[in-house]
Amino acid sequence: MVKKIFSGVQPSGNLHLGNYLGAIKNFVDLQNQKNTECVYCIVDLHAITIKQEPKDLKKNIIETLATFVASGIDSKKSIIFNQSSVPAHAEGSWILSCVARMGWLNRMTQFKEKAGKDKEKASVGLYAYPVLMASDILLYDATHVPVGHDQKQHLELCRDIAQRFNSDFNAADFLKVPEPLIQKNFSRIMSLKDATKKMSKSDPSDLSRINLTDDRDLIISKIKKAKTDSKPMPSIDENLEKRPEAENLLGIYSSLSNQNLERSKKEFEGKNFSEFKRKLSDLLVDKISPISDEIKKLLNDKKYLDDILLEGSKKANEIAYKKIKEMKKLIGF
Ligand code: AQP
Repeated sequence: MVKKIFSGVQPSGNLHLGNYLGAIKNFVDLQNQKNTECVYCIVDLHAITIKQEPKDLKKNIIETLATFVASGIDSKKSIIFNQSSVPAHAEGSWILSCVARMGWLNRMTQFKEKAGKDKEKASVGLYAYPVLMASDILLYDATHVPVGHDQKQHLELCRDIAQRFNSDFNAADFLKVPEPLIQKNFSRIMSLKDATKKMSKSDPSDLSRINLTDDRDLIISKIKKAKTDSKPMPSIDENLEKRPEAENLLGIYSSLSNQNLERSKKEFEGKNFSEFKRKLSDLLVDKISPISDEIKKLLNDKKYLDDILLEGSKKANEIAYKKIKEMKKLIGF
């Protein structure tokens, strides 16, 4: 059976190490597996659920694309496009919002977190965000969706919406019910300033994250300033629950060096943090600098990047248009 993968990243700012280790690195691995077709979307319609400056949005779409390509997503193997260039996503979202129930959306924790205390001021789009995500996935008959832990609830909603549509319109198996692909290890990279919060584009402190465009000196200085506790590096059998900073930094080291946490703990057992931080900075510079150099190079060739989006949109439109047409026929339009 062919595995059909769909996933997306919001062009809402500089992509960071969390986006890379939690999503993009995995996108590249999936693309290189046999019998797998991948569709990777720059979800610009999702990004505007929170106010974006038009000129920044345009720049962020191109930078997200450059980051995809610099990290190894190959437009010859995967479809890469931006969501707003395929009208079927918004159309499907409206249809599915008439299938989804208010009660289902009211349970979504991400809306509660992102809307904060003043829900009345949140956009309707932020509330309906998971329905648009369902439309994205279902238009491509995706069988598997790589998501972070934070998106698991939205994927469950997508499964409910697909099943409800199929049953309401008497069309068994028309919308494919997708499975989540959740990375087992290091799926949540935390802030360098507060390891109880996830590393995020929208964190006001740039010191909280490693951006994929950071240069060598900036990476070294951010790791030097990363929060730690005053104890030496943990021993191999130490439980890290009460040492979130140590756990996060060791997790980043393990993920980048493709080794398990136990091995990393053994490597640094009893040493002091400054020695570990030096090694971690070296590894980060080693892995991130080639990506950031490539991003800079790609951004100087706008035509090349525009052509990738154009070609990707064409392929995506073909697939999505066909599905939405069938969907509309089932509804009675
Ligand atoms: N800290 C993280 N650790 C692991 N994975 C992460 N992802 C994001 N942050 C981390 C994963 O990256 C993919 C794309 O995310 P997104 O840009 O669409 O939205 P997000 O999850 O809301 O990312 P941010 O950085 O937190 O953006 P803002 O601040 O704009 O909301 C997803 O698969 C996500 O799980």
